[in-house]
Amino acid sequence: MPEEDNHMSEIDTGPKYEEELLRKIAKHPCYDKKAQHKYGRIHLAVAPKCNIQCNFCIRKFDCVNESRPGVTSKVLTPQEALQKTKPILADYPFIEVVGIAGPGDPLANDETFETFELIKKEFPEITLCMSTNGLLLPEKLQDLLRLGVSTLTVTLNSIDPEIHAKIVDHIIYHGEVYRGTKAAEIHIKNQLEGIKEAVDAGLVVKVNTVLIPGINDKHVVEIARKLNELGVYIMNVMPLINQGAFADIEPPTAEERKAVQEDCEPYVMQMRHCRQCRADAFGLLSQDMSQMSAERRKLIKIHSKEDMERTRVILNKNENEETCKE
Ligand code: CLF
Ligand code: SF4
Repeated sequence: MPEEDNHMSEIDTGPKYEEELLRKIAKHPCYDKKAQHKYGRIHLAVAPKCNIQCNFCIRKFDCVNESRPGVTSKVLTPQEALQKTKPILADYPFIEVVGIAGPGDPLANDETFETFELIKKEFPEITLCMSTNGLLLPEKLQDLLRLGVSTLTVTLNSIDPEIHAKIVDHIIYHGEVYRGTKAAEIHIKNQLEGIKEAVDAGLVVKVNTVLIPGINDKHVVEIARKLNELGVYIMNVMPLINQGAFADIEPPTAEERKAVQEDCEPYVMQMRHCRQCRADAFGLLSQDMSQMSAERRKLIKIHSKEDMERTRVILNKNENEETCKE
């Protein structure tokens, strides 16, 4: 039996949250598997710049630490994002989460904060969600707390500088460019510090880890152990999208990914229903309405809670049709 198994019964696998936060989790399609069929999210693509260069990222597309490969979202200004959100939340009240997940790193763009400010003022009850590479998390956390962000995703692909230096080509931090293990050390330090502070401040933290065969695949369980220590709520092990400098690396098979998730599960809850959605997606996770025709969207436009059941039936029918087309 591996050494870590001896300690599993001692491992506390779940942080505890206040009732209001538990309610938010129950209506968050990414944080609660059951919620994915009932509740949706809207992503606002207001953050084009990124402050690091991952070796699997081609910067003309959305951030692949959180998004679908090869997809480019149209960048909106904060005002445009608010104008887009208003009718969508009015027409589709099953959308409970407003998220910012790119196309670059949300913390590297002032527009992220301006957008959350506008959304919070207009929709004080909505859950605000954000996804980041974590480089600026320690210094921006207070802004996120002030704005009422309650669910936060940090991409953490390695906690070992030697491994991390193979994944990230460079970082730009406080005006300086860093490469190699120096860049990795700064990045990992900030990610871990930021996660710890975010958890301590009461945010519900999810970690995305891109599984890269031959690079970090043997190391992911070590990350999971660390997440347990830090009090992270859920981990999302995502398959590599082999592009950019990693174009020649074969992505993990579904079985390989499943095996890694099983190894990590004793330490931190595993998300298995991620859709790698676009930075401008909206609707249920399985039904990106940004990609639907206006007629289809009209069909699922609802005005009362009673209509929700009917909407779900239509969404399921749409999903079956989409699957047939693929
Ligand atoms: Fe968006 Fe991410 Fe918030 Fe969800 S997505 S910022 S936590 S509201 Fe969800 Fe999409 Fe997977 Fe992300 S399915 S890519 S995990
Ligand atoms: Fe690309 Fe996202 Fe990495 Fe930035 S953090 S380089 S946008 S994958």
